[in-house]
Amino acid sequence: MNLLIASSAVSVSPLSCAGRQACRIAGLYVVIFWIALAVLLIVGTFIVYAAFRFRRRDEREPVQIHGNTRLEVAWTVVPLVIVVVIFTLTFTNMTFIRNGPPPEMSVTVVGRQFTWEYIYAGGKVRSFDALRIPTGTVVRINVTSIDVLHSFWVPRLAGQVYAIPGRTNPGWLEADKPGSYFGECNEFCGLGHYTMQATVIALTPTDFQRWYQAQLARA
Ligand SMILES: [Cu+2]
Repeated sequence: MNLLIASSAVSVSPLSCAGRQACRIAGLYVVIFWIALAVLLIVGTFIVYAAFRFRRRDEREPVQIHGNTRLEVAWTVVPLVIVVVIFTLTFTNMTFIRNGPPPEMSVTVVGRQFTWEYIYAGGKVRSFDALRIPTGTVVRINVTSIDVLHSFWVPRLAGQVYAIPGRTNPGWLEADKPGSYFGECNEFCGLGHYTMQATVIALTPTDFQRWYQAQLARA
């Protein structure tokens, strides 16, 4: 188990997503990335081509052309189509990414300089070392802070949620497979900011129940 945690803790790339929310975000990112790359390559090629093809060779004034309707329509319509596609993709995924499916359990996540505290529903079970969640379960997180701004971010599982003093921001997590998922406070919050890790340990539902009941008994 420790070996499993050690080897899986290495990856923090949102692209190697391990839960529905992160995968939805990664899916959007990949589509937009390829569109942007295509635009970069096409525009870049034209710029380089034009720089060489039409560079100044002598003192003669080149032919002066005023406008080209077909070209202008094209470079207005193509970006418009791209923007509409990106807007539609984002808009139709936004609600799911933000709110997710109905939560099956909830945890309050409290940021403080320089650690996270996880308070499970009912308030009897708290933990500081890691947020433990059962796999395949939609976990609502209510994120807040008791001192300064922090941001709760576990890239392989979900987008970041700001931890703001006096306010509770909702978010949600879901892990497909058991493992340890590394996260960090993503808002500079003081000298100890770099130490403010946010580890999520996903356990099978049975293991989670065992852990939870043990904590409950201790409490
Ligand atoms: Cu912080």
